[in-house]
Amino acid sequence: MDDIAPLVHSIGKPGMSRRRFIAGMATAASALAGASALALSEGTARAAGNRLPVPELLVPTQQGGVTVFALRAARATWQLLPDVTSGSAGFNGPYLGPTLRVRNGQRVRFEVTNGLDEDLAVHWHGAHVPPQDDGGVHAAFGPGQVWKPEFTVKQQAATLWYHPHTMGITARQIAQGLAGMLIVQDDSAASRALPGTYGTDDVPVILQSVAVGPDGGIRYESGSFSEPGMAFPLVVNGVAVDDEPLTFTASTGRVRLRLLNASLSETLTVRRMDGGKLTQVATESAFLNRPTQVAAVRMPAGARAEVVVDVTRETVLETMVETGVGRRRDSRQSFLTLLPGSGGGGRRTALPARLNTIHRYDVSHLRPRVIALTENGGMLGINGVSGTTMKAMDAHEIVVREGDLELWEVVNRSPRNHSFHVHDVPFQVISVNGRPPTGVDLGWRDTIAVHRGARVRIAMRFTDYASDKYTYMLHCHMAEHEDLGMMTSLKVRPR
Ligand SMILES: [Cu+2]
Repeated sequence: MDDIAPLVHSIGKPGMSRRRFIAGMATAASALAGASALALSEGTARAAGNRLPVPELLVPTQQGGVTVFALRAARATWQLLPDVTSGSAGFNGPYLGPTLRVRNGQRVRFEVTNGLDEDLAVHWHGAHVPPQDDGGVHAAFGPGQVWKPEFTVKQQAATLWYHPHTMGITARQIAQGLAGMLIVQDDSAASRALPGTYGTDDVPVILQSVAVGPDGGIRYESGSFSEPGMAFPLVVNGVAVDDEPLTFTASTGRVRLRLLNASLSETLTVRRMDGGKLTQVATESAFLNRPTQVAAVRMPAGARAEVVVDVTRETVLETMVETGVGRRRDSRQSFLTLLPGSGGGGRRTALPARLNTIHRYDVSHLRPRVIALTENGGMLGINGVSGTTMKAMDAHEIVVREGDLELWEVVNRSPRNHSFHVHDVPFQVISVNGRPPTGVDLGWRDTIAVHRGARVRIAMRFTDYASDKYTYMLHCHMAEHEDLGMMTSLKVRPR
């Protein structure tokens, strides 16, 4: 935490107190009252100031059996740092977006209005949807247009998210604030047993390592990160964490945190400051087989995890921020203090012993398909092809067959680390550098770190949603790498 604090203060007022910082947030909050997607709940900024704000849960409408969620992306301004106004963008508000909550089996439509002055594509990260509704680069729509993907939710309970996927400008659009959480609920025994009251004991925690220039401008190109006066605040649910962590009172004594690393490229490792274990219940795409004690939760850019914490005493969470591209150095920051509520003694029931049943894929008969992450000069690519145009990506698309089980060997042949993401279906990790996974790495995922020189084998089945026309994507989730071409099309052809 001390690593980045001096940088923050170098562009704020030296010695500015937390109270002063909070007053700034109060101004921002009251100016946004009524319209803010970040529902800084009433009194948040006024009273205890550094309380964790919880993104608003978007209320859908019903239209002929379809549950409709309306989102509008637009530019705004937001105070990421004290007394500094940053140009931002958000869905239904100035920064980030409301949480969308859907249920397995539900027919839903997302009506997304592009209120920007440029193209926008919006991807439902981790959602199993038909390719034309997936929101990859091919689905971009222009200013003033409304995109209306409609599909039936067809997956287990999971913590997903939504963010831009616009050709060449994804990093900028996400950095400016266009991101939100997408929660899938289901009727499983695990879902019934785990905390599920949004904002009370089921809480989104959107973590972002953000780069802010001395003029307040949000930076997204690593080349600019060495500029004098840059600050790299850790932003949690839209609020920069200053020298004190934000606070959240666990009124029921137990809280389920849905952790999302929405950083452009940084890897975040969340742990308890007291050295205690965290109980992880879900990876990105589903519950784990059983609640699993972990010392830390390591999330590459784009990844999520769910943990349950019994808050019997003050518990501080911190994160290691590992530099992605061009950031000066790694840092550590405490970001959230969980406080026991007055009724904290009541809820001490054991978590269910079993949450899910994950059948491991047998891939012994499969030859791996090699997906190489490549770099030539400044151009990043997949299998040597830089996916900076649709033409290049479509000419070199990865083609799989509906129903097929695929084994992929993702090989990092570039000199830097990457975060590999596949659209459409979740995968199982088969091996990392030849080693089979253990613990939480046995869970379903859609994003995985592939370090310099690493070979990561993953397996997935392309169960349905075949198309000869529309494609999904696979790419590095370090958004700048994706914009520089480490991305290609993925087509699931009918059998
Ligand atoms: Cu990358």
